[in-house]
Amino acid sequence: MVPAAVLPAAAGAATPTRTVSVDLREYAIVMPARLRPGRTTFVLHNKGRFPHNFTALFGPVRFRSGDVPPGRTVRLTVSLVPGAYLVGCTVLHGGHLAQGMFTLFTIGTRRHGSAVWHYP
Ligand SMILES: [Cu+2]
Repeated sequence: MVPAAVLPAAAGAATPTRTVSVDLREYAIVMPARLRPGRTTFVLHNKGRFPHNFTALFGPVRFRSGDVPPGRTVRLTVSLVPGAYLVGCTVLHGGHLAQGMFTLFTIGTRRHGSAVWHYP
């Protein structure tokens, strides 16, 4: 076990981890539509009566929380890069997706005529 004091500073330590609160419930994911790039901790609150999860279905970075039991809070830290992300709950082989439990968030913008996502 190495004492924390002798560990080198983590790469990107100058940019603190951001925290984004996400509510999971029947049948919606409630969160901001625009986020910033970088290390981000999603704080997932299951405010519903059933298990739910937070899974990247599309996007430049893939992540998944695993199922969050009702009434519980789980943290998921991801290094986000610019682009569009479709996130959803995959519980019941997509049963919750079919009920509309998905949302889109974006990081940065894609100017008309440009193929490149960027963040000013
Ligand atoms: Cu769900």
